[in-house]
Amino acid sequence: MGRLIIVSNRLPMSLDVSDDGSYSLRQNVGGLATAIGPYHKTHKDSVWVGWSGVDPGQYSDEEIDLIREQYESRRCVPIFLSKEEVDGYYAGFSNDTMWPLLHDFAHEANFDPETWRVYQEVNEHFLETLVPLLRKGDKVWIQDYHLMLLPQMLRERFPEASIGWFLHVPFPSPEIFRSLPWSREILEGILGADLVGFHTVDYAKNFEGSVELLLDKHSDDEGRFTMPDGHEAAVDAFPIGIDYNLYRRTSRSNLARMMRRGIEEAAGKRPHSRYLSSLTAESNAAAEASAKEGNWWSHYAHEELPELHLAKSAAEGSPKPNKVIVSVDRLDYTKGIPERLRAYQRMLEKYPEWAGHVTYYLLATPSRENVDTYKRLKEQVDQLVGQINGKYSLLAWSPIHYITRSLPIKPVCGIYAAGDVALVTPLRDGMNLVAKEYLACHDGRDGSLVLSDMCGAAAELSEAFIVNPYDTEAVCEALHDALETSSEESAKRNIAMQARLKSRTAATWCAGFVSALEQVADVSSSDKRL
Ligand code: ADQ
Repeated sequence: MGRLIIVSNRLPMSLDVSDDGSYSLRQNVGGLATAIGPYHKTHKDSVWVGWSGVDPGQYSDEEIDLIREQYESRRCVPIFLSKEEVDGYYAGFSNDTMWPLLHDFAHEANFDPETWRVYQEVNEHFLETLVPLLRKGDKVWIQDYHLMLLPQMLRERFPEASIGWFLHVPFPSPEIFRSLPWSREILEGILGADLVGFHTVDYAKNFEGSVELLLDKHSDDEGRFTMPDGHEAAVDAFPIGIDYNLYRRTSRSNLARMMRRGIEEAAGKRPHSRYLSSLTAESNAAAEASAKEGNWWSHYAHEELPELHLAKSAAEGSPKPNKVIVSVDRLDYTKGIPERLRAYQRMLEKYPEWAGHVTYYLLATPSRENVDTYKRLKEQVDQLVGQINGKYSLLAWSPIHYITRSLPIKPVCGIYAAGDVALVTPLRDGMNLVAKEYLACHDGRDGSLVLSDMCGAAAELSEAFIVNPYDTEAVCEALHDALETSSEESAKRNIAMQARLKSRTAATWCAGFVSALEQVADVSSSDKRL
């Protein structure tokens, strides 16, 4: 059995430089690091190759050697990219061309020959790092849209290599994909692999359709393309899972419990904190006192400032139980955050009885801030949150708690656990791990998932409240229904989904892809090794 060489844009660890100038490595969070990280840790001969995130222009040669040693001690091989390379390959072609195109946002895609040139160069840079590393019998598993040319580049150098490539995001329809001026080169690049993997059968079909349309090649009954050099490329679906027990366990940690408790208090699900009750008591007392005294503003206070009444009714118990809605995203236009906010606003407008009784915890951490589209999105979300809070806030209640900091896993699990409803409504998403993590944090409990039908997870989580994220009215209604669902009903829906998530984990996904790669590489050539 050969080693597994994992190749991804970023390594699973980032460099920390402490005040005394010493270096250490910090484990990255996120889907890829969590899914493949445990395999890398337990398979002592596996090697992970990727960009270090370190700008070599900022360090001396000796310092770069020390950084390299740190990584190598964890079986990671760092690639150092200059600022120009990062701008062209990562911020440019990967994030500003391929990301929008693959998510059906062709109108946002920037087709720039200069970033395409740098993208090709950086894929070659990865190739040159891999060449001296590879040994006979190794399997190479390349990740994602940053490295779509690498499989064929590697195939040309090592015709007998076993190469897998997996896409973590959707693959669009052939009609959208063909708008890319370099679509043929990209398809040929990917088809250098023995095994091409996607999250869903639909994405795999879109890829096959694009190959047929643009390369005039047809797959056999088993979904294999025979390439001019004789090697076969198989195409299949491998839906990624989560480390279910990790999320379940973490949601029960002390920090997550504290977070959940804090949110429940702030949302009025538990006895109000001192601040909130004193505010409520003070406002009601002031209104009553002034009414007794016949002050001119007492009428105004009672009749026209509904917050005073609501504060009172919340304190005394009201017809609506208090509820919490949660969402956790990178601030990305594919995640549908403005659309979701409009649906929430619509619900507050259509069902005013929720005012004062439902609080939306919106965790949306800015990402890719050097790309203009992302800057504009941040402004749009800031504005919408301000507008909704401004319009609907009462004296002691705001409809949205907006958090833009990046939080570690424990507080994130606390947020999930506090959510009576999770609102997961991407406009397009390869899989979406957040929906799965939310359900793991509600193991053995109620909690309702409102889920977009535009993400890979919808195929597996059919018991959720499935919605079209573009349909404001439908999301508003699903949200209302989810908030109204009985504990028994939501627990029943969850059990079926949780059972699936428990059996299809990140570890089984990883092992499944690696074993499929071994099989297809064997079939493709009975003695196919470096
Ligand atoms: P992402 O687009 O990053 O991943 P997602 O699948 O939701 O999207 O995974 C995000 C991960 O980061 C989750 O583990 C989540 O807990 C965490 N996260 C997100 N926002 C956070 C925040 N604000 N603070 C802290 N943690 C946060 C890509 C594809 C997905 C695919 C994965 C895995 O876009 O479709 O599911 O890869 O293949």
